[in-house]
Amino acid sequence: MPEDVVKWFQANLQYNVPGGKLNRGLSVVDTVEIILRRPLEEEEYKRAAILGWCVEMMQGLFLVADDMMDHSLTRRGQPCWYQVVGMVAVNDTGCIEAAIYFLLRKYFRSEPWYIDVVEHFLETTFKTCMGQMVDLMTAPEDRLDISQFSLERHRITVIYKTSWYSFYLPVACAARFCGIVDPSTYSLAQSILLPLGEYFQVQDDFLDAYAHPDVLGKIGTDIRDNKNTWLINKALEICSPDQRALLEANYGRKDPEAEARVKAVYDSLDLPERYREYERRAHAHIVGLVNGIPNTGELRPEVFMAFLRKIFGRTM
Ligand code: DMA
Ligand code: MG
Ligand code: MG
Ligand code: MG
Repeated sequence: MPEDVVKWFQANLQYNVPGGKLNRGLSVVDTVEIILRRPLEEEEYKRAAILGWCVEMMQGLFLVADDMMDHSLTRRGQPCWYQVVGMVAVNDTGCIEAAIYFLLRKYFRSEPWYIDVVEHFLETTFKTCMGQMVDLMTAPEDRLDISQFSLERHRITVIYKTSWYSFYLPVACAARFCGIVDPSTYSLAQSILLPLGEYFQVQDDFLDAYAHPDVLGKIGTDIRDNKNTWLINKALEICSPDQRALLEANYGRKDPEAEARVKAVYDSLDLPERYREYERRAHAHIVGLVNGIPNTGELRPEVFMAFLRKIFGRTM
């Protein structure tokens, strides 16, 4: 490849892969250590970290595409990639994706679990794309109709667009890395990590409207984008007919004043307080799920508690 093209590929990776909280990538390494019950040796650490970076690359490519579809302006405290380079960002998502499989092949091809990990990435891509599709199809920008929102549709959306790649994929990668093959261990992981991811995306929905962009690193777009969020569902559940009319007239409009009117309804319904109540319940629910698993299995409760600690009460 010509030098300028190689440079573009590097710039694409450097701009879009590092710079986040790295929770997903770090969770691969942390989970491997918890499963093996010991700190990793240098070479082992490096290999687990490469797997972690592959998960971060998956996150990076989905964020580049997500920001285009959501008309976002900033991400991780800088302009979104498509705002910098334009529509070539579409191709750049494919390049980041290709880099995942390049690295997996380069480092892990001779492992007995190589194909299993490749399949985890492929299946997760499929699921995440389906989740994005449900998200987008529930938010048509030309036919505003808040009555089509529901928490059931929200649950499907967030499990597919967020839980699989953010929570299940890192643990599945770590478990493969440690040689775990029993399918029931993977099912057990799903039974806790999918609800955990649902809770994480409710946090994301809340922060979209309520976190300061400087802290969050991104400017919220959900209200303007007509998204089926936890906040709008909660609001519709408890609002008066007058408040409902206000939401109907202002939700999904590309207008800062309409957005402010929606937020004013949210405030008058005490959504921040109701969110904190949700958060307490969700935390207790997940702790209950984790307490139900045996301490003697291949995935000990600490795998899940480590995750929960990373996200509980987050403000960014
Ligand atoms: C993001 O959902 C989902 C994926 C697959 C990136 P979102 O649009 O709510 O994310 P963000 O708030 O980070 O734009
Ligand atoms: Mg988005
Ligand atoms: Mg989105
Ligand atoms: Mg969001």
